[in-house]
Amino acid sequence: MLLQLLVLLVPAALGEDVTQRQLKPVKGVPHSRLHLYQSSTTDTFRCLDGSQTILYSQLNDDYCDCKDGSDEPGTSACGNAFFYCSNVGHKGNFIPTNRVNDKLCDCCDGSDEYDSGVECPNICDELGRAARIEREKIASVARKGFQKRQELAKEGQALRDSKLKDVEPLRQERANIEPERARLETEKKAVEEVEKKLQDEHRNQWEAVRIEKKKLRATDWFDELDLDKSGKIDREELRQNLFLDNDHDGFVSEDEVKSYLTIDEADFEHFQSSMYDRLKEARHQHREEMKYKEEQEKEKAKALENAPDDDDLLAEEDRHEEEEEDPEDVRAQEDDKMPAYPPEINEASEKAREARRLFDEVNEKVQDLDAKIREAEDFTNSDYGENYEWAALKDKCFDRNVQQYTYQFCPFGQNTQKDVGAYGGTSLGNFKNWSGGETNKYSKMHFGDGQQCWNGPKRSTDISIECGEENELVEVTEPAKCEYLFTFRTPLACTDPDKEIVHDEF
Ligand code: MAN
Repeated sequence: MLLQLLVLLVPAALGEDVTQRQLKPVKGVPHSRLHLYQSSTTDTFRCLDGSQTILYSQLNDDYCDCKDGSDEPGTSACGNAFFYCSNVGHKGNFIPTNRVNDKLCDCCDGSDEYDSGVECPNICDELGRAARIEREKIASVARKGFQKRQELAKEGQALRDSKLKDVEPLRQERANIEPERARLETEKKAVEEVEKKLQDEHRNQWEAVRIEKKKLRATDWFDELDLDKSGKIDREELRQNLFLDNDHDGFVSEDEVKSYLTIDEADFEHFQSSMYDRLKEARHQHREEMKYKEEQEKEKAKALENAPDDDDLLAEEDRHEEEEEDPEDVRAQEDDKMPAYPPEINEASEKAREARRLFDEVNEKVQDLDAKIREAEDFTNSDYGENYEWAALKDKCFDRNVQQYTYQFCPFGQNTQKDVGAYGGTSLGNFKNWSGGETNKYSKMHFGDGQQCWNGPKRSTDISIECGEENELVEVTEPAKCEYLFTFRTPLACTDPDKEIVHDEF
């Protein structure tokens, strides 16, 4: 507010040439603005906002006449203007006129309390000295930082030049290799096709044989199951097969065969298409169960350490009989095994393998070149500052521990938050853009699209960049849930302090 008002009041008058006139001092007005208060020939003063004209003698008469308070810069009568303390030895300063003679010392030279009875000591020399020391310290950091920044800019430019220089030969090399890569790819595809065709033929031939063999096995089993040789299997016949005794009561019930034979009786076609596989599975299942039971019993017997009696021996024998591999299963396993490829297919496979190897070799080279070209292009297309000095921070990261977390700032990569000592962590966003605005673009960075916050936005980080002698992450806060603010100091943000102009007075 104070600044806004000053900006509004000051520029209008700056153009006027007042140096020739002898300027009379006016309380509360700096020298640079005195010309606005000099009496005209008519002995009147026009309020600075032009709202009215008053007698010159009404200036600083402790009575407010002008709406903008411009007639009372040295008293508190208006309260809405500004009193200038010259603060010789330190920095001139404006204070609101409502603080004039309010019994509180605002100006370091004590000039604001000229009529309140309060004695304000002049401490401007002391403050000025301290301020100068502080300014010198800051300037010294800036000077050293600026020096480093110039060196980094040289490095950055050299890096960019080398990337630019390297990229052309890489493109050239890639262009030279490409025809060879394309030729090897065509060749590879051709031999792979031959290999596949031969393998498919082999597989199809075997598949036809396999189906035929399966049919034969089904025929044999059908004949076995068809006890009355009627050419059909009915439920009674099925019930003679103990492996269908699901509830293990030693007897196959009507219900136990019902799901296998859903019609009255099955001819071979029906048996083959709807029953064979399921019956085979049921028989296999049954055998597995028997094996398991037997093992359990053996363990039990071992535990008791009793010699088996006759009954046990008998039972053992039965089981041994049952334990023998089901010949049907053995046949099926053999029939389902595809015969090895003949030599001509193996030769085709060998050719395809070799063609693949040759292609992969060249293709890897191309991919490697592409990655290098992409990296160089990314580098030259990225914004590393006017002189490429920020490139010095590419691929670097800076840590800071705050409470239970280690925060990591990776300038052109990804920021993270992790428990101290832990591996990995939570993404606080990837570098998106410089966000310092038009006047100081490189003073801020924005990182977005981090890990989703529970019940909140995706995590993001804003980086405030300050001048410092070394690169250092100096502060981390979380002003809003999952929105982080890092303060980073770096020589790259230092400007030449000897070129900066210090404005002490308007
Ligand atoms: C984690 C951290 C915090 C964040 C919460 C939000 O605990 O990432 O910084 O505020 O999640 O749930």
